[in-house]
Amino acid sequence: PDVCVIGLGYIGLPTAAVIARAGCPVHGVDVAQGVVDTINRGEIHIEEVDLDGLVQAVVQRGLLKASTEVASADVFVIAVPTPFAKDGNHTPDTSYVMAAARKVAQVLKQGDTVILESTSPVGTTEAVRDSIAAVRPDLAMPGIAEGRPDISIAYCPERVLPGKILEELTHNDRSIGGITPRCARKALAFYKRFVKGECVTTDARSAEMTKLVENAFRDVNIAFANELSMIADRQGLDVWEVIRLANRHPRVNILTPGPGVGGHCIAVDPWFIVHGAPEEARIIRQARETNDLKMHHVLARARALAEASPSEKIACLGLAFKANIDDFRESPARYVAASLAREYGDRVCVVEPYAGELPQEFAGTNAELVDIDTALEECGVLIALVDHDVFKVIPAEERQDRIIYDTRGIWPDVA
Ligand code: SAJ
Repeated sequence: PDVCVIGLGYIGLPTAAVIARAGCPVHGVDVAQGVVDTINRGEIHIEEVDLDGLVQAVVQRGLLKASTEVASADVFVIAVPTPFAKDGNHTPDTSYVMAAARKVAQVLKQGDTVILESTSPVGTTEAVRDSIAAVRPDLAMPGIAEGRPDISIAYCPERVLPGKILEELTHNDRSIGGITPRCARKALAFYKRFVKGECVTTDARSAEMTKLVENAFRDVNIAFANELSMIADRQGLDVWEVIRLANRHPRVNILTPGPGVGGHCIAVDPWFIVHGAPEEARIIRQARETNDLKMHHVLARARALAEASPSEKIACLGLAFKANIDDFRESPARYVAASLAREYGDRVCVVEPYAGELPQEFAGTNAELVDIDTALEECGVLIALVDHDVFKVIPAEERQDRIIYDTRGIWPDVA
């Protein structure tokens, strides 16, 4: 089939490339002309392992072309962002999804399939169907029309991990949620072309909730670990030792505390559940608040160390939202380092091997981006904020006689 992928970001572009690799001609759509031009040159605008080579190959073979306009196709995949509305209440903003649906509606023909991949609150896929129906009253819609509908509509969330997107796009199992069972079967046939993992069919609302639940589950579990770390700080305990011991229980598996939860999924999606069921979603809401609180707890502890040693320079190790990636968006490490930079200026050195320069909020702070050797030579206070491999391998001798705050548990000899 001819495929049109709307939204060429962290999910849309790798998805478009993998579908093209499977031999389907893909028309990619993005609102940003710069993104479109980059892709048409066979280049990429995001960082992801092996994506550059794949995009170059499928563009060269003529299987992937990008433009700013939706074009006629047999299958449409919508992968646009679903951010929060700007009301400060963590309300999901599905306006990009609905705008994409209306664009798709204009070119739909009988027999086409529309698939939503964007993380969305429960009910969004039905809302997509309704907004298509409003533009195209001539088409029979699934779940509304009697008999065989003209269009199939399904919700199929991705569950790929940044840094392993291409591998996980192919090998992860997928939930395929149809508005009707027939819609699910149509979408299933499509995903079978490029997914090696198992594809499990369900209804659209269950698939929407499944995606949110997966990330909320992880958030709740990280919150448990982060709460433990704050309890341990109050009681003067080594949280790493407690977790190591507790995890020897055959049915206990506590995750790793850190400076808070970053990224654009786990810190966002649980709020979509809370928004849909505010009375009931208590643990899920509390987990979000606990993980945010942890970031402020880390900042307060780091500040106390800085105040206690006013003549020492402070090294902040890491800006990324997690280990071994160059993604600094929504990163608690970045927030903590930038806050320290604003308060302590040229006493602050930032080490981030994945950054060429400091992000804009460091402008005017006099903090410096340095390499790890410089930081070890100059700084008496080390604050480990990201568990990059390059930090883990710093031997104990090179860290000795420093004041150390290891927020990630990367150095087993440090409590
Ligand atoms: N983190 C901890 N402690 C841990 C694990 C993670 O502090 O023990 C922190 C990380 O440092 C990071 C944040 O949590 O700041 C999230 O990292 P992550 O590796 O857990 O997840 P993401 O955001 O990179 O990707 C998640 C994945 N979801 C799950 O594992 C349930 C991924 O499979 C999803 O596809 C992705 O969200 C998404 O797009 O929704």
